[in-house]
This record gives sequence, structure tokens and C-alpha cells, in this order.
Amino acid sequence: MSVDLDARIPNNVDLASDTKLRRALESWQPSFLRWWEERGPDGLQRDQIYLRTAVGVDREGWAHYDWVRMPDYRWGIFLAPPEPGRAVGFGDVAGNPAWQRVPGEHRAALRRLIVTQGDTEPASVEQQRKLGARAPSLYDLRNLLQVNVEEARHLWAMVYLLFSHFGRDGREEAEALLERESGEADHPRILGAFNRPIATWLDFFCFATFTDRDGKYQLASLAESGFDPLSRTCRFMLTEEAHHLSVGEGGIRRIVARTAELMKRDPNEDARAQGGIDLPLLQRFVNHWYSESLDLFGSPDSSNAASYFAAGLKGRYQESKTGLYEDHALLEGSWAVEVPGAAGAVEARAVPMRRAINAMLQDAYTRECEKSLAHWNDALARAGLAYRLSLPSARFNRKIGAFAGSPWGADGRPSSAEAVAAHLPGAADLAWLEALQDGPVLERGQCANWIAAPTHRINAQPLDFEYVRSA
Ligand code: BYC
Repeated sequence: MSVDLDARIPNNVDLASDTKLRRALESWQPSFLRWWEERGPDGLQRDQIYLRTAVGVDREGWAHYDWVRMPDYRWGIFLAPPEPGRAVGFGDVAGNPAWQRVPGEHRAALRRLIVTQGDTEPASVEQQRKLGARAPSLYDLRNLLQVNVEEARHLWAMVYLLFSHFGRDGREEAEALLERESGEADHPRILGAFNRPIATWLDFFCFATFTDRDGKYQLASLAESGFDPLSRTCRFMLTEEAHHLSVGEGGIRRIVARTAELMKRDPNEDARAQGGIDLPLLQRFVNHWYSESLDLFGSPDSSNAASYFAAGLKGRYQESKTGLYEDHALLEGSWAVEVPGAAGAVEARAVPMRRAINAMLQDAYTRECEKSLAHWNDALARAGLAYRLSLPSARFNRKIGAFAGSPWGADGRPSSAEAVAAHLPGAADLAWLEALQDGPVLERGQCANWIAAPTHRINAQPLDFEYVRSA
């Protein structure tokens, strides 16, 4: 697994000896760079950013720090090391050797999974493109841009698979990944959440907490794939994804901490009166991004998911972890999935296990989201405040699955469209928040009034470090 860092496209997949593939990727590179300049972080392309670049896949190699102009960032192709003798771990062909090439009968399904995954990566960069102009600190600005360059590297990861295993179709798909655009009416991104605006830093931190966490779970289930190059690619991507989650969860934790401080300072516990973000507003953003992110799991009863599992293409979360699951065939038994019953009731439907893979993944995801909420609520409890943040019901505001198409409240009861809207950020919320987050804070060590100072250091640098050097 030698790493070639001097190549035009840094890689550990021996591009040097595959001239056809290398040339194909090099011919896509200018389109990628054009896309990055046009739809990547706005107004920051000339600045020097203190970024981490992956230069290898071992413990040290993935975290090399330096100041970089973003268009010069070394986007590379890195796969986790192969596991000798790896076998397909689940489904109808469990125990067979993992595939190094795409099996003909699974070509369409794999292409679709890889394209769907690939499409989310540039989408998120597009969604976050304007946030730099509202950054609450240099530290946060640098974290945003780190997330952005890594999402773009994840695009490279999927494009590598398309070029190396899907021939001409793959090349066309790679072009299309740069043509679709988040929120565009005529050629939107594939999945719903990736077409929603990320206009404020509350959107960003909630997106990084809830939507990136869907990314973690989807990547983890693709890391189980019997198609070995996909598995190895996703395993390395997961190391970067963990950082994105900590940016999101840590961002909200700092907002909660600052809000608590401002509430205690105000005679009416009014955070807004003190220039802070009130907790009910934060709760509406949690409701929005959590429910949008649940839709990314697909329907809890899904024949697509059953086929992917049967074929050994997409497994459960940590399917291969020793001792976690006994049954990797899932031909027997059922999983209880909620569906709307008569007169506003909710019923449990027994769904055959393979068809319930999305539901299982979503349940595991929700348990992890609850831990984030618990951390934030701990901060409120420590401050002696009574308010608590919570996840809305999984029935709330759904556009995918059994509860889509009729209004269900955040409390999980039948509701009205107006009541659902009242639990989501509205136009007035957005206008108010945009005014609060008007303009970046770019002085070293300074932070906007609505968020507490960071507590975690980046590469052991002091908090007043020059994370961004303006051109
Ligand atoms: N929006 O059987 P169903 C990340 C479609 S995030 C629009 O219910 P299935 C990241 C579906 O395509 C992770 N359409 O679901 C995070 C299907 O269409 P057809 C991204 C949707 O197929 C932050 C129909 O509805 N990775 O990495 O089992 C920043 C019925 O589908 C949606 C992946 O998603 C939706 N939300 O599961 C950056 C992994 N949901 O067949 C990055 C790859 C469903 O009727 N994707 N549909 O034409 C998949 O595994 C699956 O495609 C899904 C859907 C889990 C998304």
C-alpha cells in the first residue's frame, strides 16, 4: 500500500502503473477544479487555510497540517489496507470471497449506490458555500473549510470507483456529479436533505450533527460491502466523517453553553435580549435537520434494502463486528416497524428482516443522536436551567416512509400542517438568525457573542491561532 504523494492525484492505488485510469482521472480533474472554484467556499479561494491533508492511511498519515490555498489542496485517492482473505459477510453469498471486480449481475445496483453516495459530497459543499461570510470565529471558519475539502475528497473517492470499475457509464456518472446542483429546480441533487439550504451556522452545526451522522451510518453499511474496493474506500472515509460529527456536536454544545450563560445574565432568562440564540429556536432547527436526515435512510420497509442485503452489497451497521450479530442471512424473523393505523392510531407491523434493514440502521442512528442531545442537556442541567432539548418523534415531518404525506406532530400524534410548520424554522426565524450572524468575526481569538469560545484545540495550536491568513 505505498502512497504516491507526488503524483498529480495523490493516491495509494498505484495509479502510476495504470495509465488509462490515471489519464481518465486526470482528465476529470480540471472539471472538478472548475466546480470547486465556482461552487465551493465563496470568496475564500485565495486565502491560506490551516488544513489537515490525508497523506496516508495509517494512524499518523491522515493528519498532516499546513497552510494551504484551497484550490491547491492535495485531494487524493486513499483506500484502507486490504484484509487478506476477506469474504462477503452477509446475504445469500456469505462466505464467498469478496469481489475485487464488479459482478455483472450487481453492476446497476452498485453503480446506483456509489452515485447516490457520491452525489451527497459535492452537494454539501454547495449548500455550505456562503457560510464563510457569517463565520463566528477563525477557528470555526477553518473547521468549515476542513469539512468542505474533505467532502470534496469523498467525491474523489466515489469518482475513483466509477472510473475504475464502470467504464464509460462511470465516466458519464462522474461528469453528472458535477452537473447536478443542490437546490436547482431542473437538476437537483438526488436526496432530499441535500437540496435544503444551509443558510446559517445553526443549520451547519445541525447538519454536521444529524446529516453527517447519516453519512457515518451509510458509509459504515457500505464498508461491509462484498465489493471490496467500495468497502476499503468507505473505511477510510469514516475516519474523516468522525471529525465532521465532532464539529457539529461541539458547535451546538458551545451555542448551548453561551445561551445558558446569557439566560442567567438576563432578568427574564431571555437569551435573545442578550444577543444570543434562544433554546426554542435551536429546538426548531434540531426538528428540521433530524427529520430531514431520517428521510435519508429510505423507507423502513424497503425491497431495495432487502435486495442489497441479499446480494451482499450493503450490510447492517458493523455487520462484521465480532459478537454483534449471529445471523448474517436474515431469512427468518421480523422487525417491528411503526405504521399509521386507523383513526390516528399507530400500529407495529412485523416486517421480514431483510426488508427492515433501513429501519434497523435508522434505529441505531437515533440511539446515537440521543447521545448528542444528552450532552447538550447536561450543559443545561449544569447551568441550573429547566429547559431540555429533545429529538422530535420519528413520525414528524416525514417525506419518506409510512408517515410521509400526512402531518404528524413532534410529539408523535396526528397533527395539522400549521402545527408541524410551527415546530420548524420559519421565515422570521431565518431572517432574525441571519441578522444575528451578520458578518464574519475574523480577529484572532475572538468569537461571536452567540457562541462560547472553543475548548478543543486543532493540532495542539492555541485558540488564538491564525487559522486563516487572508490573501
Ligand atoms: N430523497 O426503498 P427506499 C453522506 C428513493 S449522507 C429522495 O425507500 P432505499 C453525507 C429511493 O432512491 C449518506 N429519494 O429506500 C452527509 C428509491 O427510488 P426508486 C449518503 C429517496 O433505496 C453529509 C425510492 O425512494 N449515502 O454521506 O432502500 C455531508 C424508494 O427507496 C430518499 C447513501 O445514501 C430521499 N431521502 O434507500 C456529506 C448511501 N430516500 O428506487 C455527505 C447510498 C429514498 O423508487 N444510498 N429515496 O427510484 C442508499 O443506500 C439508498 O439509496 C438510500 C435509500 C438509503 C438513500
